[in-house]
Amino acid sequence: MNADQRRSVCPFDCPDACGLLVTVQDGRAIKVAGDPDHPITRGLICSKMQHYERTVHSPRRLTTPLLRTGPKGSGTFAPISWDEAIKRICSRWQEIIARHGGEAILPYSYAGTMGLVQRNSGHPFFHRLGASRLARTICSPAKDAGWQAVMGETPGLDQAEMQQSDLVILWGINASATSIHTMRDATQARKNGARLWAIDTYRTPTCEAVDEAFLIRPGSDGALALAMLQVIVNEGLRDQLFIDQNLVGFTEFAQTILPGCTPERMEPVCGLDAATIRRLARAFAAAKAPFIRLGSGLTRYGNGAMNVRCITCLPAITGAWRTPGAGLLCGTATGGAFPLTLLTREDFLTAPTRIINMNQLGTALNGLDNPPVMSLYVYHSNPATIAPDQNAVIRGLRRDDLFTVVHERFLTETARYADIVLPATSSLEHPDLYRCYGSYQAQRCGAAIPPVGEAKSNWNTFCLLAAGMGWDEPFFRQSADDLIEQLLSCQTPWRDTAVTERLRQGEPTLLTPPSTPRGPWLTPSGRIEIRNDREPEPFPCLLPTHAEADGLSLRLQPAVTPHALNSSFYEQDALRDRQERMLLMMHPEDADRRRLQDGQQVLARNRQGEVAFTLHTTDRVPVGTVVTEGVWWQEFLATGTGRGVNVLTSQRLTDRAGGSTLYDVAVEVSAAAA
Ligand SMILES: Nc1nc2c(c(=O)[nH]1)N[C@H]1C(S)=C(S)[C@@H](COP(=O)(O)OP(=O)(O)OC[C@H]3O[C@@H](n4cnc5c(=O)[nH]c(N)nc54)[C@H](O)[C@@H]3O)O[C@H]1N2
Ligand SMILES: Nc1nc2c(c(=O)[nH]1)N[C@H]1C(S)=C(S)[C@@H](COP(=O)(O)OP(=O)(O)OC[C@H]3O[C@@H](n4cnc5c(=O)[nH]c(N)nc54)[C@H](O)[C@@H]3O)O[C@H]1N2
Ligand code: SF4
Ligand SMILES: [Mo]
Repeated sequence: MNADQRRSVCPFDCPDACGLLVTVQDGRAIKVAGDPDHPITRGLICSKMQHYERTVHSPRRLTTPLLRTGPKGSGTFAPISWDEAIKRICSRWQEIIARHGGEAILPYSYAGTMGLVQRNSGHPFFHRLGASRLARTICSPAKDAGWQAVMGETPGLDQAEMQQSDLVILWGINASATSIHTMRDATQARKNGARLWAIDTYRTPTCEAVDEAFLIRPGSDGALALAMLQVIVNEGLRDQLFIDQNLVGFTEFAQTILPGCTPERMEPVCGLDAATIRRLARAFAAAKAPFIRLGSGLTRYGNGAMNVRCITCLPAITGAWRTPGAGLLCGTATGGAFPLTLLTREDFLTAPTRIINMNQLGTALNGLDNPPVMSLYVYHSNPATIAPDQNAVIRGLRRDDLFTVVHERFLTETARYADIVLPATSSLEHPDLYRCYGSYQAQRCGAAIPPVGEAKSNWNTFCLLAAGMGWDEPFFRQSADDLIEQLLSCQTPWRDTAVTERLRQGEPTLLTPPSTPRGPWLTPSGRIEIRNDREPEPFPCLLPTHAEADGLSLRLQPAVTPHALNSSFYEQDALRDRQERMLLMMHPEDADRRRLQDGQQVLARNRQGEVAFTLHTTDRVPVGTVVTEGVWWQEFLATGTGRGVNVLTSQRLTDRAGGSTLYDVAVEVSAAAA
C-alpha cells in the first residue's frame, strides 16, 4: 500500500460492508477502489461506489450550518456558525420541553451510515433528553419476525456455503443490483454446476442472469411456498426422520393447513400455473443441497412476515438443514458481537417515553397530541423522500410551528424544510466500526481525510448538543474512537483476543457466531417451530396483502435501481444520468387497454395522491403489475407534481414487527392531461 492509500469501509445500507482503498492527495480523496484483501469484497465494488470521491467532494456538499431565511421548502438559507446553530437549537428545545415536555421532540434517523458508532450516536442523547423514541422499522423487520417465528434466534447460514449447493434460489432479492457479491457467489455456484433460479415480481437484471426466473403476483410468496409444501407432503417427498427429530407441530400443520393449499388453489393467488408449482416443489425436494437466499422486498407487505414464515418451512420439511450448502439465508445478525447498549444507553432514560413508528411519520407530524411533535431532528435519513405517504410527511414538514433540524451531507428535500441545517461528514471523514449483514465480516476504520468544510460527524454533533444543553455527563465528552474501543474491549463469545486485535488494527475480520445455523435450534421449544402459539396464527397460513382490498387495477412495485441506494447517490450526475428519468414500466397489454403509449406522460394515483411518470411499455413486467425504479430527489423530477413515488405508498404496517409496506401498493394509471 503506498503512503497515500488508506483503508476504509463502505458505510451504505448494503449487506456487504465492502473494504475500500482510498487514495488521498493533499487531504482529498482522489480514487476509491475495492480492497483486494477483503474476503467478501475481493477487489470488487459496485458502480455506485467506484467514484465515491465524487460524492465526498461534490460541489453540492453542505459546508456550513444554515439558518432558514425563506418559506419552508424553498431552500433559502443563510450560513451561520456552529456556535450559533447549537445555541439556537438548544434554547428552542429548552422552551419546547418546558411547555410540552421532552416527548414533543422526535429524532428521525435510519441508515445513511451503517457504522455502529455514528449510526447510533443519537440514542444516548435523545434518551437523556427524554425525547419520543423512534421505531426504526422502515426496511425489513417483518423478515426477521417471519424467520424468528420458526427458527427463533438460530443464526443465518454463511453465504460461502452456496458453493456447495446444487440449486440456488434468489428469492425476492435483486442481487445483481443490491448484493453484487451474492450475485458473484451465485454465478460461481452455477459455474460449479448448480441450477440458479430467481423468484420475483418482474424481470429484474438478476432474472437475466439465472437459469430460470419465476414471476409471481406481489405479496404471494406465502401462497407459493404453501403450495410447494403441499406437494412435498402429498407426494411423500418430506424427510420424516428429520421432522420427527427436529420439528414441532408438523402433523397438525399438514392435516389442517396444507389440504387447502393445493397448487390448483394457489395458482390464481400467485399467478404461477399449478404444473409449474409442482415442478418447483419436486425440484426443491429432489435437490441435494438447495440454498435459498431470501431478499427483503417480499417482506414489505401486509402479509410479509407470514410469507417469510411459510418459506422458512421449506428447508425444514425436506430436512435440507442436514446438508452443508443447503438451507435458507435471510441475513446475518451480529448484534451479539458488539454490545450496542454500551452506545445506546437506555439507562439514560429516566422513564419510558412514547415510541413512534418511523413509517407513520406523516401521522405523527400532523395528527399527534399529548404532546404534539413540536421539533423533529433528522440525521442520516431523508424522510421527505424515502418515507411512505410523502404528501402527509411534507404536509407535516410545512407546519410553521414545527422546529426542524436536519444534519446532512446534502440539501436534500428534507433539509429544504429545515429551520436549521447542520453539515455532516461523509464516512471518509470520521472513524467507525462496521459489520456486514450478509456475512460475518467486521472492520474498523479511521478517518481517511479531514472534514470537508465545517462538516461534523453525528457523534461530534451530539457531543456539542449535549454541551449546549448544559449536561455534564462524561459520556458525551468521549471521542468516537473511545466508543469504538469500548465496543472492542467488551468481551463476547464471538471474538477471541486475536480477533479483537485484528479489528483494532483495521483488518477485515471474521466474527464467529457462538451457535450454528444447523442446530441446536435456538427456539423456546428447542425445535423448529412449525407450530408457534406465541404468534397470532399458530400455523403458517395464507394471509392477504393490504393492496388487494384497495380495489384498484394495478399493483405498483417501487423497486431499486442499480445506480442509486435509496435516495443516496442522486448527487452524482453521471449515476443519475444512467437512470434518465422516473419511468413507470407497464406491460404493453395493460398500456393498450388504457390507450397509453410508450414515452407518454402518465399519472398513477390512489387514495394517498398522484404522481407523474414517463411511461415505458415493456414485457419485463407481467400484466397487472407496474414498476418504477429508484427513489428520486424531487428536484430532479422534470414533470408533474414534483413529488416522488412515495406519494403512492402508505403508512400501513406489516403483519408483524411494524415494518413498512412499501411494495404493497395498488394504483390506477391514466394519461396525464396534455
Ligand atoms: N443498487 C441498490 N442497492 C441497494 C439498495 C438500493 O436502493 N439500490 N437498497 C439497499 C437496501 S436499504 C436494502 S434493504 C437492500 C434491499 O435489497 P433486496 O433484498 O434485493 O430487496 P429489494 O430490492 O427491495 O427487493 C428485491 C426484489 O424483490 C422483488 N419483490 C417485490 N415484491 C415481491 C414479492 O412479493 N415476491 C417476490 N418474490 N419478490 C418481490 C422486487 O421486485 C425486487 O426485485 O438493498 C440495498 N442495496
Ligand atoms: N419508494 C421506495 N422507498 C424506499 C425504498 C424503496 O426501495 N423504494 N427503500 C426503503 C428502504 S429499504 C430503506 S432502508 C429506506 C432508507 O432510507 P434512508 O436511511 O433515509 O436512506 P437514504 O435515502 O440513503 O438517505 C440517507 C441520507 O443520509 C445522509 N448521510 C449519509 N451519511 C451521513 C452521516 O454520516 N451523517 C449524517 N447526518 N447524514 C449522513 C445522506 O446524505 C442521505 O441523504 O428507504 C426506504 N424507502
Ligand atoms: S454499496 Fe454495497 S456493494 Fe457497493 S461498495 Fe458499498 S458495500 Fe460494496
Ligand atoms: Mo433497506
